[in-house]
Amino acid sequence: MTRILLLGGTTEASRLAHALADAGLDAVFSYAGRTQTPVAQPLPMRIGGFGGVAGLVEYLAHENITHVVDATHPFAARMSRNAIAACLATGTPLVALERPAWTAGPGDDWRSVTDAEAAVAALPDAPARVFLAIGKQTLAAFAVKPQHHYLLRLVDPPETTLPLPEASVMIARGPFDVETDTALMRAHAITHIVAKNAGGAGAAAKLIAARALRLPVILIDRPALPPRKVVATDQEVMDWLGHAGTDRGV
Ligand code: 3Y8
Ligand code: NAP
Repeated sequence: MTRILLLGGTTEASRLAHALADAGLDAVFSYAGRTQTPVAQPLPMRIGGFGGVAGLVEYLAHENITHVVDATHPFAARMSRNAIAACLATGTPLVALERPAWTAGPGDDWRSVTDAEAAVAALPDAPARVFLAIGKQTLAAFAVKPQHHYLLRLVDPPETTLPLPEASVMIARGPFDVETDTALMRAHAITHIVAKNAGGAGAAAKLIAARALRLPVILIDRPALPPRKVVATDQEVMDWLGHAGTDRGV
């Protein structure tokens, strides 16, 4: 009997949740619990970590999970690594639903960097006005360049004082649109954008706005992951669910 664990937290995961619910499949949607009020899903939800690989192994057995779909964000590397390890250990078929990385087009001024520290190094020394559209988990790295004015976009209001003396905060969940992001960057006289190469449509608006405003983007590459089966569309996931059991996906 098919029972799917959908590791969510992205626009693609939310869209797949509807496809699974519409197909009447038995599935559970999993959030880490990073945000205060995550978007509701058309599937039963579980919220919170599993307790590492061992916790996930236990969950898969206890909940009789027959398939795992990893539709987490490309930067949710620890979750993805844990899913690979737990599915290998339990022989549970695994597929990743992953959106392709963004690639620069005509008019884009992108500088690719490997991580947040490299992104900081890529910022100028002279004071600039930086749109830090990378959430809050990696903000601390930017404290080494306090001379810049930072515009932060967070999902929830910060609970602690921010590590940046010159920062203005806007609270927004996304998906975002080009008009809003263009107006936002103009209003804050932004000179540089820092972003993660998340891919997908939900966060691309700022890149299109940057192109229109001819602003440089410092783009953090997504972390490398161990090999796993990866698909890019809901249909491929539905097909895989129809045939999985032969192709274990790990
Ligand atoms: C908790 C679930 C949906 C999903 C929406 C997508 C689109 C909007 C773009 C910017 C970039 C950022 C951030 C972002 C985007 C979508 C998608 C996406 C980027 C929610 C969500 C959860 C999270 C966690 C949150 C992180 C943060 C990252 C904000 C819900 C809204 C910056 C990533 O406060 C915190 O600790 C936030 C943490 C991980 C990255 C970080 O390091 O801070 N996402 N985002 C999920 C969970 O608990 O499991 O609250 O509803 C989901 C979405 N975020 O259904 O429509 O699919 O990419 N999320 C980045 O890409 O750089 C915003 O501002 O331009
Ligand atoms: P992460 O660093 O890869 O994972 C850290 C730990 O959080 C995991 O080991 C796991 O805890 C728990 N976790 C992560 N995703 C989970 C999920 N979907 N369900 C249950 N537990 C989960 O993860 P992250 O980068 O903080 O991302 C957390 C969530 O935000 C994910 O749902 C992701 O899709 C979403 N998100 C992240 C980003 C981003 O930029 N990182 C952007 C958009 C959305 P245990 O070890 O205890 O099991």
